[in-house]
Amino acid sequence: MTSTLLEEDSGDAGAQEEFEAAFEAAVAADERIEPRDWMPDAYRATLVRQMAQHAHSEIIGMQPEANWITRAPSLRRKAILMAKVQDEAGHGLYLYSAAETLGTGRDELLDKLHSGRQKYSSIFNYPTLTWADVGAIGWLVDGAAITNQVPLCRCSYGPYARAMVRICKEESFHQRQGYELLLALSRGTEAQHAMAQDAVDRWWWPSLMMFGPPDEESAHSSRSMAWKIKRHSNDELRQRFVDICVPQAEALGLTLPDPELRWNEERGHWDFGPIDWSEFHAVLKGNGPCNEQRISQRRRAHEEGAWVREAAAAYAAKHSGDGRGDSGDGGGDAEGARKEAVA
Ligand code: BYC
Repeated sequence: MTSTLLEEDSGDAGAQEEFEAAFEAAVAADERIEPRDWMPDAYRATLVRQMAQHAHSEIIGMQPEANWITRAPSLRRKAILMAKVQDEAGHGLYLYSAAETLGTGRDELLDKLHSGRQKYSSIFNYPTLTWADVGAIGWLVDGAAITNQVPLCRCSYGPYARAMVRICKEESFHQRQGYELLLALSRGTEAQHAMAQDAVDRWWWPSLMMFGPPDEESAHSSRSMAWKIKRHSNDELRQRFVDICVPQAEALGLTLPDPELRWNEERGHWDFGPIDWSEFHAVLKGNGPCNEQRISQRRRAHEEGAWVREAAAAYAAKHSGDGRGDSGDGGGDAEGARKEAVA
């Protein structure tokens, strides 16, 4: 949105109405809302909620796959997996930065994650039991993420939309690597094929739950869609994902674990069986197979990383204001420590 009119809130009721009208007009015209623009408090709160949950999911999402880095079956697979897990960390950082543009600091968001006041995606509370799970996560979990996130590149809030463009490019690579990994297993020995099938059997239904509750139970969808934060409903995106996956599963030589999957000529879509929403709600309440493990590992990583944050802050403070970068007065040590820690 370009109008400077919207940049400040005078507190005057007439001006307030004008701001609201300009905001609504900008959303209706598919313009982007930018950080300095006026926006309703509820729009800001909705964005912070969704972006924080999204950022937390990226960070927690590193754990199930990182579980397999030391046991990857070849150097090539290991290098790919390490790159992917690092990408997820990067996605989290873009999203925390985008949330900061709304006036909410990363510390506050992380605190809410660690204390259970903010959610992360249900999918990351399931265990990665075999190497094939890395493939199933890439194909199904990243596939679901792309289906959900490509429309977010057109989100009405500029910084979120721009972060999503880059994230989606990287997610496409992640999805391809998962598909390729599963294809190799599916075409491998009988045991490898069985391992791939078992992973798909376990990840299919939780992947469908990633899209959120059914539309009639989705508390936020209608408002988020009116504001063009979300462009499609949860059920629309879930259906799109099923339609994409069915032919891909066939090409992989694997079966989706749903006896009710049937092409519906009239609808032009695949019908699928009922989702066990009681499982979804149990996972959201903290009772999934890995909820406790995920959050305690996250808290531990945060505590153990305190010295890195302190070193980076000390380095920044030392060099702030003089514009000279490394002063050669010992700052190099702090920088070295920071680089080592990041590596
Ligand atoms: N898990 O009114 P609704 C990824 C919550 S991919 C947990 O429909 P909304 C990655 C929801 O937050 C995963 N909670 O909500 C991939 C709300 O609770 P609160 C992350 C869920 O926001 C590969 C309540 O249920 N992607 O990161 O309109 C590798 C009611 O739901 C879930 C994103 O976050 C769930 N599955 O729609 C590594 C994408 N579903 O807040 C990483 C951006 C719903 O009222 N987010 N809830 O307490 C979105 O598109 C939307 O937030 C959702 C939910 C579609 C997820």
